[in-house]
Amino acid sequence: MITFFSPQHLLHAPAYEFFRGERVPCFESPARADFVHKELVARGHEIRTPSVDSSAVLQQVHTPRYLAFLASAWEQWLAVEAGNESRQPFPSVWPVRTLRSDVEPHNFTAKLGLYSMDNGSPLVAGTWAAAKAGADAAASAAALLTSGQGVKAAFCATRPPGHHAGADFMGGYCFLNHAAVAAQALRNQGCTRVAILDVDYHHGNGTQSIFYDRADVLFVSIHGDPLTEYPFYLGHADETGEGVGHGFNLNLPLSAGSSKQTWFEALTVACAKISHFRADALVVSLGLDTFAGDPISTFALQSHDYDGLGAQLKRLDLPTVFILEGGYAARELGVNAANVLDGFEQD
Ligand code: SP5
Ligand code: ZN
Repeated sequence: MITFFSPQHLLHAPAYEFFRGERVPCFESPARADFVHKELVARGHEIRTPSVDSSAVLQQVHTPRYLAFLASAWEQWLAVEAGNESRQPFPSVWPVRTLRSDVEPHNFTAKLGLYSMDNGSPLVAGTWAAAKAGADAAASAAALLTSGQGVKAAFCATRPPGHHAGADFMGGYCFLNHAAVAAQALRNQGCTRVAILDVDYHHGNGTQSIFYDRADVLFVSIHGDPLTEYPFYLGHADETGEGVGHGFNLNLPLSAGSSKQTWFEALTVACAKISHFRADALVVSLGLDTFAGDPISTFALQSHDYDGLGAQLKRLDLPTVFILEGGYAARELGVNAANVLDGFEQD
C-alpha cells in the first residue's frame, strides 16, 4: 500500500511525560514510526514523502488562534525564561467550568492550559514540524485517492498521533487531528459523505467533537469504556450527534479487558453503520493499542488478528485512508500495522 512517511516525525522527541505522578520516558516514541517504516519497507510497500500542504484544510478543522499558538508555542516558551530550551513545558491550570476560555491570556502556561485537555502531551521544539508533516501526509493521501489514478487506499505512517486533538486543543499525545484533515480534504475534493472509523483503544474525542454537528462526516469509534479509560470525559454510547449531525456519531465503548471476540463483534456493528451511511470514502484512525501487549491498554488482539481487521475493512469496498494513531508496544507496532494493510490488500 502506498505509505506517506516523513522523517520530520523525528523532530518530536520529548524526553519524558508524567505517569502516576512520576516522570517516565514517553510511551509515544520516535521508535514507533521507525518500526512501522522498517516493516513496510521489508514487505515491499511503496514509501512516499508527503507533498501536499495541509495549511488550508487545517484552518477548516482547527481554530485560527489554536493553530497560531501551536505554530509559535516553542518560540513563546523560549521567551519566557533563559534556559527553557532544555525544559519541557506542561500546563498546570485549565479553564474548566465557570472559567472563561474566550479570552487568550498573555501568560504562556495559562495559554498552554487553555489549549490543552491534559498534561499528557509534552511539547518540544520540533512538535509543530512533526505534527504538520503528519497533516501534510493526511492531505497527500486524500489527494492521491481523489486524483483519478485508480488508487484505492493509502496509509499515513505518522506521529505524533492526532485523534485526541480537538478544534482548539491538544491532548493525549496529539496536536493536529490528521484523521479530521483527511476527512475534510476528501470532502473538499468531491466526496459527498465520508466515514471515519476509529479503532484506537482510546475514544477519538477530538475527531468526534470536530464533526459532531455535521451529517456529511460519520464518526464511528470502538474503544475502552470512558468510565474507566482515557479520555474519560467523552466516548459514551449516548453521544449520537447534534443538530443536523444527529445520528451521525456512533460510539461502541467496551469494558476494559474485553476479549477479541467482543472487539470483532463491535467491528461488525461499526461496519454495518458505515455501509448504511453509504459513504463514498473511509478514513481509519488506526490505533494499534488494542494489542494484547500494549503497555497502557487492556484489550486482547494478537498480531495475526490485525489481518482480519484489514480484511473486514476491505469488504466495505471504499477508497480508504489509514492513519496511524496510538499503539505503544513499539517493537510489535510495525508487524501489527503491516498486517492490517496486507489483510486489506489480500482480501
Ligand atoms: C493516541 C493515544 O493513544 N493517546 C493515548 C493517551 C493516553 N494518555 C493517558 C494514559 C494513561 C494510561 N493509564 C494506564 C494505566 C495502565 N496500568
Ligand atoms: Zn490510544
